[in-house]
Amino acid sequence: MKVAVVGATGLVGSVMLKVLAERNFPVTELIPVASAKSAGKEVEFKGKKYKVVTVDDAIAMKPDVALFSAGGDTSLAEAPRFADAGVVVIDNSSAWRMDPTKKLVVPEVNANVLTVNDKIIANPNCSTIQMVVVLKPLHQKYKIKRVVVSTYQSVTGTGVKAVDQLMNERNGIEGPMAYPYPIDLNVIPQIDVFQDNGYTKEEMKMILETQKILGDNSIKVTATTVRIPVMGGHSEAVNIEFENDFDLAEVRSLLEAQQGVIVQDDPANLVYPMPKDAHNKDEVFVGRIRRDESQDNTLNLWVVADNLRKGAATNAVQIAEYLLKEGLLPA
Ligand code: 2RA
Repeated sequence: MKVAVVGATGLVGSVMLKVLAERNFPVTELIPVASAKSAGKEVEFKGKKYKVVTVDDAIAMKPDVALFSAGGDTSLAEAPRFADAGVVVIDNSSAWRMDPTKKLVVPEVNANVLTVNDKIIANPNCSTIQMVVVLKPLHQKYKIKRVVVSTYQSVTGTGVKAVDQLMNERNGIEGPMAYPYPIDLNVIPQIDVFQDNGYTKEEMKMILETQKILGDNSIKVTATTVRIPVMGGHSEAVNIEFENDFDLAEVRSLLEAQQGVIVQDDPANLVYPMPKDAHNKDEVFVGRIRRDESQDNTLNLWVVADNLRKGAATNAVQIAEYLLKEGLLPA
């Protein structure tokens, strides 16, 4: 496979390169792509250095697959150009996610929606991905009525500028601000821009993308998304109300059986998921599994994942792996 990584010099792009190498995706030729400003820079892949090229050069090199993580505007402008040239695009931006003609895919949840005709495939938002992997088996068994989620999101979800802001503040250095407020020793209850309904765009992504991926618009979701001074991953407190009652032991076995999920739940020994442990891992970790005693048929969970991995790069590579395995890539 000739694989282009568009946005190869960014935080997610560099994790995409790592994940492609670690999972031994059959890359015969790597084409790292970035803006004209970064063209000529070098990136490393499996111990070899590769020169970063522009979008135009990359299209001329005719890759089989392009993994995009270069922001919504670049995706809107460039993904169709790749697709027209016969390249299958897996796009990590929000540009195509809610387009009814595009599939929004988390392989463990809904890979079955993919067909050979999908030329631009959307990778969901990081905070949505880790939640739906956990919701899937529970929805199948007990039918979800409503989800109330509060997130605790890593600065890596914003990008390099935010990581630098946190580190500069921690070291007492003045520098450019990614956020409107200090992030170290603080918590910012705003991720992305506010919408007319008072929710942020990140919150609306969690609501709408969850329904689209689970293929059920009757699931009600409400979200509060919050940035915290953490690096390793996103955490979520998820409250789920089901149509039907559940058995806690059965919930635990369903989650243990779910592909891509690791249950870390042993309160007696202080075992629960934390971003410092989820960092650099590809799985979604779930713990604090308990009944919500304030309401019938309702469950509380704590869900943690590395947002740059399962929340972005790993999920995109898993989509490519699925396409390859199922023969859905152009020959
Ligand atoms: C975040 N939603 O801000 C993101 C990145 N995709 O954490």
